[in-house]
Amino acid sequence: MTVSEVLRTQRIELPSWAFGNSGTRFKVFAQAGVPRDPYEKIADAAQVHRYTGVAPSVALHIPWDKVADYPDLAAAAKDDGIELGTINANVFQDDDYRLGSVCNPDPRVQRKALDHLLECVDVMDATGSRDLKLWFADGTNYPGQDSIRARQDRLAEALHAVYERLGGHQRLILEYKLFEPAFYATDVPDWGTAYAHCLRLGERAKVCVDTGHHAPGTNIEFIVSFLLRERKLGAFDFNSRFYADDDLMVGAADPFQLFRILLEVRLGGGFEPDAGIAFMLDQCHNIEPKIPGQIRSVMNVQEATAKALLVDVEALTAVQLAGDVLGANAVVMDAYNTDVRPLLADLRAEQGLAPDPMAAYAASGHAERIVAERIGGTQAGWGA
Ligand code: LRH
Ligand code: MN
Ligand code: MN
Repeated sequence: MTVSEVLRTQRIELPSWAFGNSGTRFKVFAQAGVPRDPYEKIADAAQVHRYTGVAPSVALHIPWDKVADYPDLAAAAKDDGIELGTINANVFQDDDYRLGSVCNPDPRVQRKALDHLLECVDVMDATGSRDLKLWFADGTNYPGQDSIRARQDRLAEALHAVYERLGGHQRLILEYKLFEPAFYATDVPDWGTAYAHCLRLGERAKVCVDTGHHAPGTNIEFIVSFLLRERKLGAFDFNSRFYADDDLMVGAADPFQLFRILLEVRLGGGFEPDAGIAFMLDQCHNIEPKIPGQIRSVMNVQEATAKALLVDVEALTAVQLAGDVLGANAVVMDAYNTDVRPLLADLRAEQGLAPDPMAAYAASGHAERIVAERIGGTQAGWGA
């Protein structure tokens, strides 16, 4: 596929929770005009698509986005020009989960967590979603607190039950995270653990790489390359980190890393239409406005993708095979150092979009409108 073909067909999914209020454990700064329910979150996501043209779906988090009538929510999304996407399960915000969810030593809690995961598949059936994303906050804080091995057994059993429940077109996407909220031993701490569980489950179980879930200095592009080669890369949760799971805007902390990751996606065939890689944002906008924060993030992914596509792979292979270390590095750096903003502006204009989505949204008056209209009710927040 050519550079512009990939850029025209690339799709970036938005997280519903990016539009609600969020913060740190120290303070949540509420913003005026923030959605009060899943319908308003979807309306905000539709604004991001309206100005970028490449973000036509929104991921839900259950029960944060629980509604009485999911087909009705899907219809509302359709009216707004977007779709409902990945369903994210939440088995971490209940008092019962103090010692974990599916890995909890108490069979009653294990069952409760599994029931929620199965209920999420029911939601997928109602929304027409393809992917179920599973992230477990499970782990232990102290040596000896629980059996690491028994917890893996419980995890495997629950994953198996969920996988069995999926329809033939649905996928289980397992997300790993180095630490937090468990600090001693996390039950799915890394890509290797996620990969091993997915391998046992089968073809439709894949790994999610959340870019914020690694130790500093981890070579994430290596993980991406490896998983793609094994056909086990299912999704990205894009965000940026300086210190831990910061959930800042993708491409903000280290745009070069994002470029290197997307270059491996390209080299591994991950932009091909049948590769089945879901490119998703997983971010929280604690201090910046949320809709512009999402627009900026989508543009950052697009810019890094464009640079990755500009790498002259033929030239790169030739110098690699000749053992020309500096020449190979130069080919990659030439692409990274290209200003791709004019190319993307032209592409937008071709598609009838404003060349500068940030400016176009700011000029639309939408931000002022939602502040004036969304009066009363309770604003959605991380956890509601
Ligand atoms: C966990 C995580 C996971 C959750 C989301 C809210 O840190 O990345 O993807 O679903 O945050
Ligand atoms: Mn995530
Ligand atoms: Mn995270």
